[in-house]
Amino acid sequence: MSLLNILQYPDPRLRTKAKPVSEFGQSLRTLTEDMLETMYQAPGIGLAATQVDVHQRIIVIDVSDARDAPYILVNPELTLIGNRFDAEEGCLSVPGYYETVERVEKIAVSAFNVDGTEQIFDAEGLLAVCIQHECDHLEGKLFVDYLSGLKRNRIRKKLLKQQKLSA
Ligand code: K2U
Ligand code: ZN
Repeated sequence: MSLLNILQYPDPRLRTKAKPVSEFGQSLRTLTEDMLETMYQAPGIGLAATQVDVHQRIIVIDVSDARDAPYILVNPELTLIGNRFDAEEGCLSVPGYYETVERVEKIAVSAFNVDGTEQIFDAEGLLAVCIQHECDHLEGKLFVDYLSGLKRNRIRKKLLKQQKLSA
């Protein structure tokens, strides 16, 4: 397994709209294993393929305390069910910033497993927030897009400065 490079905001590649997966073979399995390893090492509780510069509709998630209950969602589709509420969000592509984002508290998820079989389930709480966050990534959307232009530009400038200093 390999650790993958996570793109950092405001890298324009993060704005790419991911394409549906059509081949369920070994390369997909290897990619999802590498995404999970990268997520656990970061550490994070979710990761979208967009963030590792692979523009296919794939997300991995693990919100368990023991870090031993991974979800691999291929071509995920969401139905927003519950009420809207304020969630505290961070992002591995926007390190060091946590802001409030309005999300839906319950969702219905339809996706494929890595072997191409279908999975359908409901999600609430942190799992629902994380799935919504990761599915935004597949659309080229980041949690900073929900902030004011002033806040977003302030974060953008600070991260660009940090990236220049560490280059
Ligand atoms: O997409 C990502 O960068 C992964 C996020 C997923 C996430 C965002 C917002 C709310 C929940 C999950 C990272 O895991 S951000 C780091 C983190 C870690 C634990 C809890 C919340 C955020
Ligand atoms: Zn993110």
